[in-house]
Amino acid sequence: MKKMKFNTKAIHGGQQNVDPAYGSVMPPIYQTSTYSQDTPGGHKGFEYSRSGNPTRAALERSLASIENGSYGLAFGSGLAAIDAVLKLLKPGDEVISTNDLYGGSYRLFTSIFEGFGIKFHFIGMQNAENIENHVTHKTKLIWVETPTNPMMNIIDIKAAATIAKKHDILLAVDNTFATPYLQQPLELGADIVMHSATKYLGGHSDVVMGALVVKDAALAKKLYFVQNASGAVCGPQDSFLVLRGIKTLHLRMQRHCENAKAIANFLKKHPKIESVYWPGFEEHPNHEIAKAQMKDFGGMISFVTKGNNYDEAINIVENLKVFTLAESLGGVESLAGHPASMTHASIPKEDREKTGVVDALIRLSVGVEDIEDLISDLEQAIG
Ligand code: P1T
Repeated sequence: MKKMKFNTKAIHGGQQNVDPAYGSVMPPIYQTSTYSQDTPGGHKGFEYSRSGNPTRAALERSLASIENGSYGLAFGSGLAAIDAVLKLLKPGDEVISTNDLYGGSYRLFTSIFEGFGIKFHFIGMQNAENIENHVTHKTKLIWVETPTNPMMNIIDIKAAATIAKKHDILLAVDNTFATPYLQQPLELGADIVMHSATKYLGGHSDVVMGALVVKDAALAKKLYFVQNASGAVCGPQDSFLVLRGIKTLHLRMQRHCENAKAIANFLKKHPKIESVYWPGFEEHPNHEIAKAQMKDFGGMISFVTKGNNYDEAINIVENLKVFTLAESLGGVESLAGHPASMTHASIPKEDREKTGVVDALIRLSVGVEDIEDLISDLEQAIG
């Protein structure tokens, strides 16, 4: 068969013959920790559910398919997936990371892995030359998040891959905000793509999960070893839910992007708004790169009101009625967050503000509700 297109892969990728017993279209939820053996080692492909579970395996094949990779690995959370990547490193190794990134990733890097002797350089990567300036003979990993959380900076994945290849460094891309529907980092030269599957892949705010996808067999083997040895796997029920979510990823993303575009334009014209961060604006400093490496501009927007007033920002998020004030993103329902006190509170104020995460910054995860309801909710809350 001809190579499947994305929308077909989202539904069928890696899902052939998921139930040899009865032919169920969805894989059964194999709610089991272990599998009987005829003789020691005589099993049917699965021996213990930390090492492998058929429902998780069906999801992992789907993940590999939609990211154009060869191997998918599912974890108990996005941070567990990042943790597995960092466990490929050794004391003395160095990592170059985006300076504007999810607060929990920053906390994992600085509060856990720095303690194990790994050095992190948090830098602005919008200019790829700056990455090269920080490469030393100890650099083993470049960690890219694009679009960044929460400032919506865009990093040129191809340019980062060229630098990584030149110096024989692994390039990992957190593709949570974009999703494989919009951006495929492995195709652009990344070695590892990472997801908080809690977000758009799951899509319904009912699961916490992480994922990695790679092309290279030797790298997959190393990551599988960590997945099994450290054991931060996800359960079969959650695997089923995310697999179900992926089947509508393309449809949801289209509406997320369409609604976000309308909201970004509404906010830009609003007299009380100072700045709107959304890569779809022509004046966004990395708009051209966004256009080149993404299919559309995603469902995430951040903005600051005029005067950068903390109380006003808090009032706005508290007054929203259709948007829910909550951590997380990527579900069908619209969410609003206040990064400085919520998702990015673990980054010191001084560092946070250098990247633009000021006290009045509000982040929106635009859902798939009716756009008129979303805009009138923002209108009444902003006043
Ligand atoms: O929450 P978890 O599934 O462990 O994923 C962590 C993570 C990793 N990378 C990015 C870009 C993320 O946004 C997240 C989680 N982010 C939130 C909970 C949030 O509200 O931003």
